[in-house]
Amino acid sequence: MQLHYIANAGAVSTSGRTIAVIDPSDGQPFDEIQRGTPEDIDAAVRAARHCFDSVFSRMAPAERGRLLARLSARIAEHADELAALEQRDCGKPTRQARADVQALVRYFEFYAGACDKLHGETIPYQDGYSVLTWREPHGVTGHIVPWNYPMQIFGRCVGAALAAGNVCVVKPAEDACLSLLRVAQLAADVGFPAGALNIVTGYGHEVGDALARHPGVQHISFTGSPRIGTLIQQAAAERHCPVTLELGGKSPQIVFADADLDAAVPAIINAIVQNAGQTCSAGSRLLVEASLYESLLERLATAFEGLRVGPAAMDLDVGPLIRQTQQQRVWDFLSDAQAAGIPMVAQGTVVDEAPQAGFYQAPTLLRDVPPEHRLAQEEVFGPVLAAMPFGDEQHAVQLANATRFGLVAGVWTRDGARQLRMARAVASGQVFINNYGAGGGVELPFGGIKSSGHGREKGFEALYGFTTLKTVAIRHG
Ligand code: TXE
Repeated sequence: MQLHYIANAGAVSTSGRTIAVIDPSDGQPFDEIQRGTPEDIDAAVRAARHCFDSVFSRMAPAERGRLLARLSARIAEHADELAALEQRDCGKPTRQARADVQALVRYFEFYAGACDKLHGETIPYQDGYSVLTWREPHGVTGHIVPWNYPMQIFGRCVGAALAAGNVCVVKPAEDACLSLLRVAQLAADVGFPAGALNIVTGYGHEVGDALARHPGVQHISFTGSPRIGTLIQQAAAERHCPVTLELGGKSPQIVFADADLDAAVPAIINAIVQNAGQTCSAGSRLLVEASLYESLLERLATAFEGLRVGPAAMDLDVGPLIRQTQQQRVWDFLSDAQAAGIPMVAQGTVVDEAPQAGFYQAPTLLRDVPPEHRLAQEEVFGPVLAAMPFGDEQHAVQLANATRFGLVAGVWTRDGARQLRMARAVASGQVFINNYGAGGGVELPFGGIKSSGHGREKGFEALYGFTTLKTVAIRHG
């Protein structure tokens, strides 16, 4: 049985209750986590505050950097163990689970190096004045993490928050806690002071909500659904607490007739089947120039039919979805598509070895999806690609921007001038030209506009969000 991790020690919930941990590959329970309470959140926030006041706020930035570097190295030493935990907990194929650990290593490595490079400015002002700015940590930061990439999302928000000098209370998703509980233990092993990094598990409406409302929390970062993002922002607004929201997308992959298809085809497929499509930046809409439409769909159909889906440990192209309700959500989208007469071009195969009780979904390619249909407007969060043709560049931009989201876009064209025009015209936080995702580097600031959220994670940019700027004006006597 797993415990919360508060002030460098395991803690039992005051609820006395637990939540079963389910293996998505076979639908069977194999562990238990604590079902946290608002009192547990309060204990974690108090521990964090004590750590901030007594130790963390006094620690030299370089010393903080060494702690983060040691944690990065320790995570790398435990890579196999963490990948195995994440694989079982989230149903990730082996390559994906390993890649997630390496991303976590890299987040802490990057932010370790940033701790002592975050500084303010001096500002020329009037005669007799010296004006300077300080970037100060918020204090206690709350992190509500989803289940699709627990380690990566933890790495990008907690890594940056700690680097900026904050202490953290983390609420992982109820479906995916195991790796993060282990990382918190590793942090204690390498010398993180008690209270710098606390993990409280449980349901969102119980502990997530309590964290978002806690008056001792000075910043909230949330990655999850737009619906819950709205609730978090409302809760934070009650006490004017800053929030960073990352709420997913309906990201377009825009393919012009002059595209390098040998590069585009594998990238288009990976962008929708990686992590079984449960990726905030999934390229879930495929916009194709009309003259290329039929031939590209033909090529993609062959590739989709070759995709194999099965238990995480088999390390096939696609693993299971996280849980039954997520599987049902994808089925609902597909039956809506069928009812609307949207043609299915191709599907992958769920292998015979996949247990009946696992949460499998074959990758599915749909064509001629009407731009206003929910398949072109809402996040499916499964391996379902919605293709539609466009006439010219203007039409491509109009379709690309015709959703309430704006997280990521991919543009495939060899025309240099068009690359820049498209990058300007597409409304999203990131635009990738002739690639999709650029390998997900920690260096690249990430975040959305419109209903995809606000604030930026990753890169140096994220550090600014985890600080508050103080202006000091000194009048010389
Ligand atoms: O998300 P929730 P769900 C999208 C994706 C998916 C859909 C539903 O489209 O199909 O959301 O997934 C916590 N107060 N994304 O239901 O509920 C919850 O415990 C505070 C996109 O799993 O938003 C978990 O830790 N917290 C996405 C986290 O919020 C609450 C990643 C996300 O859960 C809460 C995940 C509450 N009242 C889903 N209720 C992305 N952007 O990558 C829940 N939570």
